Amino acid sequence: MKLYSSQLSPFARKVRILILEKSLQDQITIIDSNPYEATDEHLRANPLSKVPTLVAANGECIYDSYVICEYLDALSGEHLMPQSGEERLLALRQLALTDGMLQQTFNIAVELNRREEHERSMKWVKRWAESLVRGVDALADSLPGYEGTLSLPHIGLVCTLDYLDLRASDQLDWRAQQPALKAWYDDFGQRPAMQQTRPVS
Ligand SMILES: N[C@@H](CCC(=O)N[C@@H](CS)C(=O)NCC(=O)O)C(=O)O
Repeated sequence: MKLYSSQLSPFARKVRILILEKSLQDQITIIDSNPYEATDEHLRANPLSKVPTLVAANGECIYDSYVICEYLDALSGEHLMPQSGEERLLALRQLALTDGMLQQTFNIAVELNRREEHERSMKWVKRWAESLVRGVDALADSLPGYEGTLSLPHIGLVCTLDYLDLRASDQLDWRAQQPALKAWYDDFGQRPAMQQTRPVS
């Protein structure tokens, strides 16, 4: 299998952590790809020109990050995504919040770093930043749902908090806002797969 990925993409990082946690490294070649200068091969695999994109062993092309994680999770070992019932609904809700926060943070980064200054809309940046502040409170409220063994939502939460540090530290200070989140992160973020994939700009 091939995974189109980039070092700073939090969506790709979720997949890279899952690969490490499930010891799938030998089955997947990770190809560093800049989605803004994607190769023809990458574009054939994903017309949206995004990372992550997985090309499975049978040639099937799979995106986006959640679908890739579900696909890889089903390949072997203990499931990291609950398969049914209340547990699955809770996990889907947790992922909806963290993926949504990743998207809002990504939007801020694009607005501030990829647009010409005269094209930027600080009104939109403010709107996204406000939703992140509310999101941090909601994450803290949802912490009881993160007790227990590793699951896909745990991976999503670590990626989200690190991405807030990387791209939204001028907008909010999630550690000061919710010290309980910091305590969770300081513990869970120690896992080798989280450390090995931590983004460095
Ligand atoms: N919902 C997608 C989001 C993926 C995404 O937006 N990736 C960014 C990098 S962090 C990207 O490839 N952006 C390129 C673009 O939007 O043109 C997922 O979960 O995989």
